Amino acid sequence: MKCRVCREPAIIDIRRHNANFCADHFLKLCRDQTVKAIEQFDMIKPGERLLVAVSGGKDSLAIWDILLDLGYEADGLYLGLGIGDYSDASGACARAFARSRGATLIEVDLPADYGYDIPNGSRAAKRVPCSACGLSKRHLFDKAAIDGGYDVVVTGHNLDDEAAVLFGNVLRWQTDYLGRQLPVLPARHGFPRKVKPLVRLGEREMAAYCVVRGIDYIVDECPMAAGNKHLGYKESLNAVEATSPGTKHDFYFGFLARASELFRPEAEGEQADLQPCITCGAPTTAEECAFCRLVERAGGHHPDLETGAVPVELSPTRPTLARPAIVPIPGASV
Ligand code: Q46
Ligand code: ZN
Ligand code: ZN
Repeated sequence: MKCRVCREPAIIDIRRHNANFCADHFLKLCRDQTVKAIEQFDMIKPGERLLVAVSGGKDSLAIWDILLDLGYEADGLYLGLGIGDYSDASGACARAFARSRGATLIEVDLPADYGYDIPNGSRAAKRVPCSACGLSKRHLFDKAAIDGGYDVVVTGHNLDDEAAVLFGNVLRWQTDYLGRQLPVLPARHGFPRKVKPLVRLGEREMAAYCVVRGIDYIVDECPMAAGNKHLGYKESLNAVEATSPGTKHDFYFGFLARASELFRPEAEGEQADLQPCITCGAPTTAEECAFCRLVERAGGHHPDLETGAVPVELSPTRPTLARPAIVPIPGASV
């Protein structure tokens, strides 16, 4: 097995490219594909400040690493979910990476800051854990980006993730979700722009990227993921991909090129009804946003509202929110 570029021994084969790569050219491929996605979908403009949603897993650490190497000003945000050993280990990976790169990591901890964790909070709120978790993440990433003056929230969703979500949405014809499944969601209605620069790279490639770069990431799946439909969709697509390499890519990018536009009006219609949440000021279609309702039902609290912190008016739609604390990483430049 030889590298397609330099003919030296290869370390990885990528069947959908019908090619093998040595370590150096594999890293170059990952960076090039990231740049291509950023340019193709106009994700980031020069000089913008990025906030990377960091879970401690391979994808989020890899995209943070790639963006730093590409010269972007990219800080990380780690959200402690209170999922036992899994959260302890994933937080340790995120902190170790930030320290090794001299990068800034912002930390928000659900149990310490908001008074609930995902296992107990989701039970109390009668939501499945991943639904409570996803809702908490979306709200708190948006909030940290707006409060911290970041231009873009970056997530580590890769091609496998996006193809699996698309598969699930198509199987149930969730047309409202299909209208929003884009690699870039523009900033509007008080939400920051959100981008997914890893959409041209697969899960296996991101694991290999971390191994080659010596990045220590949490390998274990989240214990709450058991029975998650998303994993089943990934397995199904993997079976198809094994016999027909490139199917996931064609499925996802074919959707973006030929179908996603058709579902856009429905998704945009929903956004037109947004108004500020009466409790936290975040944009919502209801009187109170889903996050605030979750916090109440989970028996938690809002740190900013309870401590009487002086509101920081960074967004007209979020009058009551204060900046998140920036946790200094020892030895890191802030
Ligand atoms: S962390 Fe959260 Fe995932 Fe765990 S509880 Fe589900 S959504 S599986 S990416
Ligand atoms: Zn090579
Ligand atoms: Zn709210």
